[in-house]
Amino acid sequence: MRKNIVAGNWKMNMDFEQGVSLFSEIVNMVKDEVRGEQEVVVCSPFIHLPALAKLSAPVANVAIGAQNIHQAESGAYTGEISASQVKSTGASYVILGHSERRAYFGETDALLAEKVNVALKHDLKPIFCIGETKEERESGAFFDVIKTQLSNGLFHLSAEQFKSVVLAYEPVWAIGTGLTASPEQAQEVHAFIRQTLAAQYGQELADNTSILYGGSANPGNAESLFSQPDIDGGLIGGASLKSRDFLEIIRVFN
Ligand code: 3PY
Repeated sequence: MRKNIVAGNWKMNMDFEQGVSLFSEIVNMVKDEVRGEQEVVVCSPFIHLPALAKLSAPVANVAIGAQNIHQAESGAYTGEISASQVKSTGASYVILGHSERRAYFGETDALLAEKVNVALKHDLKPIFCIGETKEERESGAFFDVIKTQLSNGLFHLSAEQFKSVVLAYEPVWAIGTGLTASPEQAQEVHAFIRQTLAAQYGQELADNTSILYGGSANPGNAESLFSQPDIDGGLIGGASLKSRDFLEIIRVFN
């Protein structure tokens, strides 16, 4: 069956020492608590990855990831980081298609499809983010938006390739706004995502795909969100920067 995953998205926060110290705290707190079909992932800025990989290596079910990669294999792309470079640090995940990258860096579904391909080629599991804006929610177009993001970004993959993908439903109107989707709103979309996967790849693959909720998830709302049948964990922004809050969210699954 699918895994429960709590993934932290540190965004552009934490200098090197702060990040290593926060991650050490997280590892010490969770090392005896995360088991079985649960995984804790921390997606840090690139600068932390090699150090965090060393700290996470001895701990079962704790992994690290990046927040972006370039779509090319290598070459003259000053300032960019490739999938193979990220993989070489010891990371195993990469967030792709976060709404901040779609909005501020113009990332399109077509570009994201290329990034997904290069990630999978280098054995990095994409945490692929999808979600609607406030206007799309209010106009009722959100199911179409989500279906289009899935089909343009991911549905070129074979079923075998898709098994390495984790999805994160992150309503754009709930990111950095302090607003959260209600458990019922989030469940409705997660169930729709699973149905859409089932129509494309079959029920078994849909049932085995982890679909995380992201967007102002915190210790106060994690339990009601994660208790929904189609919500398999969270992609956690601000609350992943505080070890106690992150731990409380992880403990929802214990
Ligand atoms: C948030 O919680 O705001 C996020 O963007 C998580 O990715």
